[in-house]
Amino acid sequence: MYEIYFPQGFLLGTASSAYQIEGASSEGGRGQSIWDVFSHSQGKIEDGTNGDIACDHYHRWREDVELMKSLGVNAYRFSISWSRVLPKGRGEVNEEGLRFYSNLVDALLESKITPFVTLYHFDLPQKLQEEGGGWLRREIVEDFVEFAEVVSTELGDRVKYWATLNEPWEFTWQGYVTGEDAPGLRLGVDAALRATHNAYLAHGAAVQVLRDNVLSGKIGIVIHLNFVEPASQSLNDIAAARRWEMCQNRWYLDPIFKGEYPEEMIKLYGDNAPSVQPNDMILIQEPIDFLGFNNYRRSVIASGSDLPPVDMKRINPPGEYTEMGWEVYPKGLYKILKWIHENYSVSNIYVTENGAAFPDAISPDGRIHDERRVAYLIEHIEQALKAAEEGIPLRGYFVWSTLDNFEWAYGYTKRFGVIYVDYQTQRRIIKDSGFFLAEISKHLK
Ligand code: IFM
Repeated sequence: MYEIYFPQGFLLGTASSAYQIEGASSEGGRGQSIWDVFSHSQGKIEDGTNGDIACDHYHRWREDVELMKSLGVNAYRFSISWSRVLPKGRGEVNEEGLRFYSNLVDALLESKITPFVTLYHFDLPQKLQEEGGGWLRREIVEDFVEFAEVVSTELGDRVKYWATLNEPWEFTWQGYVTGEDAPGLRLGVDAALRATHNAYLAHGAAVQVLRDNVLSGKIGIVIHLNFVEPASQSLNDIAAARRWEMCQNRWYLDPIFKGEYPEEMIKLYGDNAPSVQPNDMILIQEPIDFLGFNNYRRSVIASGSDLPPVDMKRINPPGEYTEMGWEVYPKGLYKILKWIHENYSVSNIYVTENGAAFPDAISPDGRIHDERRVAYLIEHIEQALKAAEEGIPLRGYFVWSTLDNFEWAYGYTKRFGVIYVDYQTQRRIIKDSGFFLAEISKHLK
């Protein structure tokens, strides 16, 4: 039995995203997304796989909801595949796709699990990529509004928690600069910043739509945030850490909470900075109800030559690392929560993803004894709740992930789930970390 105290009304859940679990990539009227095209391109995915079948959640969602019920969690964060709902990104609506999500929401509510929807989690309809370069096209704002309108009209009577975008730094920088993720472009910093600006305009406009369509809705955004520390006290390392913090954290928080991009970064980016039109910042700053953030590790940064002009280098201090090569540093979660609270006026915060990939295997007793993940979760949840006890308005915590799934460019080589998936048979097995969640969820109030 764990001594654990959750604040009243705290959401404890697991999280997933459409492309990573659904499969059925060409069924039920779904159109192609940029991840279908990217994962089918030679050499893009470590194990040569794709999300065609993934966890087959599209067919097995009833079983998956039952499994979540047995974890005792009271919330589930999942995303909507844009191209399942609007196969060409705009225009014709695929009713079958909408029905899939509607049924899922009903089953969750019947199981007393609060649905927490993310509209966009990396899987842009391919058609929108082909027409003008996806997020590089300013008019994508209208497309995103249409998507938000269609989905919230269908689900807004039952879904109260809505996040517009997941991890905008990742899908813009890794999609348009480093090319590690779909659409796999290597265009330069200007492209990432332009894509971010358009995505942020789309976010603001979608918040307005959600506000109109969802009675008593709680609307927000999900950003990847790490606590940043300089690798040493040298002035160069301190300056690099500061640049990295502005590039990854502040560039994504300041527009929403302060209505501006960090001035210092605008200067550093120079001609690559996005063109901001009058009223853009008013739209981007549309008031939201919560900030969701995803956190897995801290960032220890030295001066270097990565990501010019940010010119930084990530340092890996000695310690424990997950299969992703990410340092296990639970205090980082507490520190970033404090950092958010001290720097931004946010009245509701959710940890929308936190978790670890480890090389799980089925033991002779048929179970998955993922003790390292259990330890990771205990320590991170403790740090999160410590922040809440100190008055930081933390309202919920989601483990990444519900099921083992398609980990983007790593394919199926990394297992993050609290439920194991045998990809040959699609059999699910609750891991010890899942039983741990079931144990602590008894303390929810
Ligand atoms: O799997 C991803 C997820 O889609 C977004 N946040 C990080 C996770 C682990 O890499």
